[in-house]
Amino acid sequence: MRLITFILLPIYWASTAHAGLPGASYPSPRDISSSSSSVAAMWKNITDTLEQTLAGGGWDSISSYLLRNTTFSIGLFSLYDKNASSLQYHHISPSTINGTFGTTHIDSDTIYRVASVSKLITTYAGMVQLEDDEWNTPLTKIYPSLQDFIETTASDPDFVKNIQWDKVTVGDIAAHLGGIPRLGLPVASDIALLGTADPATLKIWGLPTPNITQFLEQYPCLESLQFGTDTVCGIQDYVQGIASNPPRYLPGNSPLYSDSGFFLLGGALSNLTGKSMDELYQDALFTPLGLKSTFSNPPTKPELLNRTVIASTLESDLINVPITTPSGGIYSTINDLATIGISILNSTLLPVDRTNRWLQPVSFTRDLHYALGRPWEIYRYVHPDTNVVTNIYTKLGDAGSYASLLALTPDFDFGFTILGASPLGVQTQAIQLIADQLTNTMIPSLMNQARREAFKNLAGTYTPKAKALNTSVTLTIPSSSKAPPGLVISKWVSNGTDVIDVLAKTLMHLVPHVPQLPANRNMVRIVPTIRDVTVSGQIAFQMETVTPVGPIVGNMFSEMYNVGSWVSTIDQLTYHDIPINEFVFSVDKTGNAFSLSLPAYEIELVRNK
Ligand SMILES: *[C@@H]1O[C@H](CO)[C@@H](O)[C@H](O)[C@H]1NC(C)=O
Ligand SMILES: *[C@@H]1O[C@H](CO)[C@@H](O)[C@H](O)[C@H]1NC(C)=O
Ligand SMILES: *[C@@H]1O[C@H](CO)[C@@H](O)[C@H](O)[C@H]1NC(C)=O
Ligand SMILES: *[C@@H]1O[C@H](CO)[C@@H](O)[C@H](O)[C@H]1NC(C)=O
Ligand SMILES: *[C@@H]1O[C@H](CO)[C@@H](O)[C@H](O)[C@H]1NC(C)=O
Ligand SMILES: *[C@@H]1O[C@H](CO)[C@@H](O)[C@H](O)[C@H]1NC(C)=O
Ligand SMILES: *[C@@H]1O[C@H](CO)[C@@H](O)[C@H](O)[C@H]1NC(C)=O
Ligand SMILES: *[C@@H]1O[C@H](CO)[C@@H](O)[C@H](O)[C@H]1NC(C)=O
Ligand SMILES: *[C@@H]1O[C@H](CO)[C@@H](O)[C@H](O)[C@H]1NC(C)=O
Ligand SMILES: CC(=O)N[C@H]1CO[C@H](CO)[C@@H](O)[C@@H]1O
Repeated sequence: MRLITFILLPIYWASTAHAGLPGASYPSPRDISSSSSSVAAMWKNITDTLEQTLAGGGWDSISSYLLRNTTFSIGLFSLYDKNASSLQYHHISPSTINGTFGTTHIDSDTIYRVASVSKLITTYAGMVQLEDDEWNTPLTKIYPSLQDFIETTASDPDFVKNIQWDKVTVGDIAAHLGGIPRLGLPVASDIALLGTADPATLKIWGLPTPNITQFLEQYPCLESLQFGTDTVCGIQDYVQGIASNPPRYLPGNSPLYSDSGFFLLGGALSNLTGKSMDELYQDALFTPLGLKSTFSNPPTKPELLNRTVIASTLESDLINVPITTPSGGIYSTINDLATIGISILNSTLLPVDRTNRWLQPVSFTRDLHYALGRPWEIYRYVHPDTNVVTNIYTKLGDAGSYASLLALTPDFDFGFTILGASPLGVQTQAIQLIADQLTNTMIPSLMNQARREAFKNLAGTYTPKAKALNTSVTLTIPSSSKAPPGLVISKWVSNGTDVIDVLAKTLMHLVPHVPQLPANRNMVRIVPTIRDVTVSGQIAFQMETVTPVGPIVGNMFSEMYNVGSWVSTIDQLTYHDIPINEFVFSVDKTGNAFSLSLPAYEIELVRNK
């Protein structure tokens, strides 16, 4: 039965999970914003639909409700198309127009509290200022009260009751992997505190009477965090209070979203760099990137306040508890966040290898579509036509009346920002709605645009300068959006030898399988592996190919070689230790290839006009 399926279906095409190398399918698109870009066309569709939804039509009535009652700004950005940042959309809600404080006009320089996007900005500042090994510093080396706690409890280890602070590192807390509580001390929703205000609450839960005196003694920061009072709460005071918190997981074991971790990260970065967090943000990011509208303190000066969205009250929207700033207290604009996003994509402040390592997952979640980095919230978008996966590196923010999202897709060197605020508390849902609509439309359109540009820039026939040699390579890109990613090598002759013939057969049998199946010339495709466009103007490609499934169709181990080109076929065929199938394009400033070198074949081919 299985054999028949293979014979009837064109293998390279119909496979639901075709073999793939991770990463980009084509070079990043250069044209996001012009009238001929698929991305701009889709953006127009999305913004038109937003307009309709705000007018009561469009998506549905819940969407209308969420969007109308939220003041929001959306902005796109791209590494290669500066003008992508002009693709913006702003909506001002009735309550903002009528607000007593803050701005009554929204544009790309409007200031919002970015809430937990602050966590990403804090980590980025740390990436810029710390050496790699400093991320392995245990928190006991930074906070004396944690060291004291470890020493006091050392004689009677209890890993359910006590956090092993000497095993929790700076890198762990940046990745939500400390196993420490979400918040280190009882604030806002803690039932003991609710119970002191209203004893009936305790009865509802059947809980004993709380001892507030004890609370206030244990946590020197309780009052200032809970009530935002003027009591200055230092990070050392905070840490003293939380030292005896019970753990939620063992260190490094499982992700647990922790604001407390980012209060501690701020203190740790200050300690390791010898700078206040205000200085650190300024030196690491704000000054080098020229950010004029990003602040680690609330924008209270009149000329800033009148550019700031105030959705609720001044007291709550501009609340300033400095130890919490690294977690949620930064204010910024879509213009400045685009600058931050582009600087990450372009490795402006970090060496490329460190950016690459930063843009990797650190832990899984229970769902295959989500993973976590430091502190990236990684969404794995699956293209419905091809099953190709595009990773979206994001950070969501959700605090008080503000919500925010910064999203990067390194495979397209593209990103977007959404900032929102609402007195009704619906801003996060509004932002999630917008982010989904953007993702579902923009990500396929970016792939489409990248494919179109690859057709223009890379496809065609390449031949040697020495015309006498019977050598040529023809690369094509199928027009169907269902086609597997990359460039198909439709013809490859080397000095009179048809290489595809031998290559297809060899690839097919590189990974032994039973029964033996026929090779298919059309399965020979290449995708980008090393993109060095700005430095050397070169883009290297490697073979991405399909091998037949193993003994039990659809099972994980049987499918490993089929879906895992990274381990099965890549780099198996070499000549003088150079991959046979390495193709290196030389491109001009616009990304247009003028030559193609085949290093193993020691030849450079020129693109035919
Ligand atoms: C930038 O993109 C916008 C939106 O597509 C377009 O109206 C404008 O003409 C573009 N500007 C430049 C300088 O390309
Ligand atoms: C957006 O595109 C979809 C799919 O092509 C189409 O059905 C819809 O009518 C478009 N909406 C607008 C406002 O152009
Ligand atoms: C990216 O960095 C390169 C230098 O490595 C620089 O020439 C280029 O202007 C930068 N691009 C952007 C959009 O910042
Ligand atoms: C805004 O204020 C004006 C004047 O007080 C009032 O007439 C209008 O209904 C208000 N609009 C909203 C949406 O609250
Ligand atoms: C509450 O805690 C304080 C300080 O730990 C202690 O002195 C006091 O006896 C406790 N009160 C009750 C009712 O347990
Ligand atoms: C960092 O913390 C250690 C341990 O508490 C302390 O000895 C050191 O002085 C601190 N450094 C700075 C710059 O605060
Ligand atoms: C905002 O403040 C600046 C400086 O105080 C002032 O020049 C400007 O007119 C104000 N803008 C608005 C919209 O109130
Ligand atoms: C091409 O093939 C011929 C015949 O086998 C051989 O003599 C020649 O050296 C080859 N040329 C190159 C450039 O490989
Ligand atoms: C070049 O080689 C190919 C593959 O062997 C062959 O089909 C073709 O006829 C050759 N062309 C010339 C001009 O010899
Ligand atoms: C408080 C407020 O502005 N509520 C508005 C939310 O949006 C709906 C429309 O969908 C308006 O009718 C409400 O007035």
